[in-house]
Amino acid sequence: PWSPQQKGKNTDSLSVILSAVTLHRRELLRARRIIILSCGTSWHAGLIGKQLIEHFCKLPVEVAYASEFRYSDSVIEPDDVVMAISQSGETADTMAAMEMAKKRNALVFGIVNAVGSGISRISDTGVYIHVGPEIGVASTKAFTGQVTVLVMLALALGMAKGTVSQEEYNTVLHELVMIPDKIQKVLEQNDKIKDIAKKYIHSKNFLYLGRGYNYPVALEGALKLKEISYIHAEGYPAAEMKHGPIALIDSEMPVVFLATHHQLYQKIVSNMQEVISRNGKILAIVTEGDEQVKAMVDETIEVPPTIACLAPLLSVIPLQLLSYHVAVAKGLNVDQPRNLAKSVTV
Ligand code: F1P
Repeated sequence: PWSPQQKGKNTDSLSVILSAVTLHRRELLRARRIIILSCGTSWHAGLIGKQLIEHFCKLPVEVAYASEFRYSDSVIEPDDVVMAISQSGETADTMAAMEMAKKRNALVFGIVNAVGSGISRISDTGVYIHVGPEIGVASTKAFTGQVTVLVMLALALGMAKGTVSQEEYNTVLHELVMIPDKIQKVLEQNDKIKDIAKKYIHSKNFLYLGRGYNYPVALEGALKLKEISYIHAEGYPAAEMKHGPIALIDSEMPVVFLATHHQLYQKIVSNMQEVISRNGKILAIVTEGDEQVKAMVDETIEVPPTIACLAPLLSVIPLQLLSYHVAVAKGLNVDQPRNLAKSVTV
């Protein structure tokens, strides 16, 4: 099932995951903890993976920046399972952290895009996301592929552990199959997003806020803006706003809210009201037909409805497009941003 040189398509991923889970059933079922190691965008996917695995598998998950982990005194036990996530498969920090796990005899599971890459070779087992090469330096479709694979992995492991019912498994997969058409609907709003982007090219700072599965999407939206548009942006869990970032809010700083109709929706609405009462400007990513938020905020971009755990697959797309159009409107090279390398090998 897992071969570092494996060729295939992304539609094969579920069967590869199921085989890996069957093959490594003993290590996976005895695991008392999963440690996810990655960098950048892949780290954000890891944060979603944590929520998925804790929800579907009832297993504690730690997510660490590989760049910090490799130099830390963090403890890895032989009954930990380490998951390494990487688009390029060549990130030196991730590889070094994986080697620490190998020394402790933990099972290392790779979630990789680049076939035959260094990370896939270090992994004991794993799955390719098969999204094809990223044309630009900044990771975009890899994020979608990583989250998709993490959903399938959490379901497969949950089935093996008996923490996911067949009905739940079928429901999530049924929703997952509908995601490509829904992504297409988001992409069709490209012109609208381009118009919105033009209004923000002179902004110096952005705040991105989300909760639950959309919190890592807020981090990812902010990272994309920094990477390709060179605008300072911070992502935060929306509930943390009142613990500090609220001091920054004024009419000059756009606040991007991930406000799809899921967990904690009403709490997100309250967070938006706090921003509005301080004259903040809001762009909200909402579920189609959300008249309540539309009536409150300056701009909205709609995404089709889906279940909470798949929300990132849709809500990240407008944020990627926003960064892209801000960068293009500023005359920047979106494919080759300054100072960034496709794979960080040092
Ligand atoms: C990690 C990463 C990317 C980012 C940039 C630099 O890479 O931080 O997320 O967009 O390309 O590297 P990887 O381990 O996922 O290849």
